[in-house]
Amino acid sequence: MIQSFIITGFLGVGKTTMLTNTVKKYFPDRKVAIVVNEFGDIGIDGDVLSNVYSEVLEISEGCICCQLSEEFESGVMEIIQKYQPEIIFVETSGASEPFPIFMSMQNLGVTVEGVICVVDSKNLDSYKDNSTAKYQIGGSNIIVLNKTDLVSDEELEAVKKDVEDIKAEFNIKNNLTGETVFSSYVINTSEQGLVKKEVFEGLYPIEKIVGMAKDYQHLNHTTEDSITQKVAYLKEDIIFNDIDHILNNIPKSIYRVKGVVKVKDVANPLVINYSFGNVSFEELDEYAQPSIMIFIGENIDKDVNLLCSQYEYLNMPQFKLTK
Ligand SMILES: Nc1nc2c(ncn2[C@@H]2O[C@H](COP(=O)(O)OP(=O)(O)OP(=O)(O)O)[C@@H](O)[C@H]2O)c(=O)[nH]1
Ligand SMILES: [Mg+2]
Repeated sequence: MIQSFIITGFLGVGKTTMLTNTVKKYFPDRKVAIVVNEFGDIGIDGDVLSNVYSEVLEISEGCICCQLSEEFESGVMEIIQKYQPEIIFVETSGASEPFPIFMSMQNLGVTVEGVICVVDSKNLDSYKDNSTAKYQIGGSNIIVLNKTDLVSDEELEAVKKDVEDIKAEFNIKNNLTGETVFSSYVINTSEQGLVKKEVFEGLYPIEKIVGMAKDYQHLNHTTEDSITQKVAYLKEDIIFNDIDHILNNIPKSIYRVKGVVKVKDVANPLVINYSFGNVSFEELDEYAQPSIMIFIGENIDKDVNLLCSQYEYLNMPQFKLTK
């Protein structure tokens, strides 16, 4: 039986970081495959993860929990046939709900050992009212409070309390019986996604689901919550400072920026990660595409256009500028 873990959690909370830092460490001798779905039509995480793992399937053109369940299932089938993995990790997009993906894995006969929801302890307050974020917590049985380095013990306690409250209200239920799908859940903490190994050891098996919610109400949240993304390409002749400058001037409406850029004064391509004001860079071994930056947030069109007019090396040729 193939095992799997579903990693969910809002945009930029540390899902890819968790995969990068734990999978090799804890499963050095197992055949692992990773399926990653990113919000929007261009993916960065696939490039990041491919530098660490050999079998990475990227599904980027939409959300696997809304429009892409068929592609998701056939992609997983393909990876199983080609590679015969022992464990599959699925990183869902930050705007996906985990439950439909959980159902897909069950349909494919893959055992789901855990649905892990990564929470950004520093920024939960900024995104906890988003309905998708609530369903992500509600639809998981392992919650990981990540980025503990950025909060005090008291703040972490408050985050835990928030999570428990959300869980109590949004814990996913079987519509037929009214019973919760997960009989229990656990809360762990981590820094850089480095959870303890027990999290992956199937200590918290998911209940067998009988007659599962056929009429499970699934919102098309990507429109409901008006999270949108815009992609900008960067001119070639730029230096690191140019990038740094943009990232220090990101408007509030944009709470996530991802990208891979090549700059003159750094030898390797750089992965950019910005979430809620925090920035990090990481060197990538290989990246053959043009430099891009992806901006994600709520009602961001005007602000991204403004950035592009402020920084002439930032281009959005494929989008019409709004008035
Ligand atoms: N300070 C701090 N930063 C972290 C931690 N975990 C992740 N980050 C940073 O948070 C940013 C986003 O991390 P990712 O792992 O890309 O987040 P993600 O959930 O995969 O993001 P999406 O796939 O875009 O939804 C990166 O800059 C990480 O380096 C942590 O524990 N502490
Ligand atoms: Mg990611």
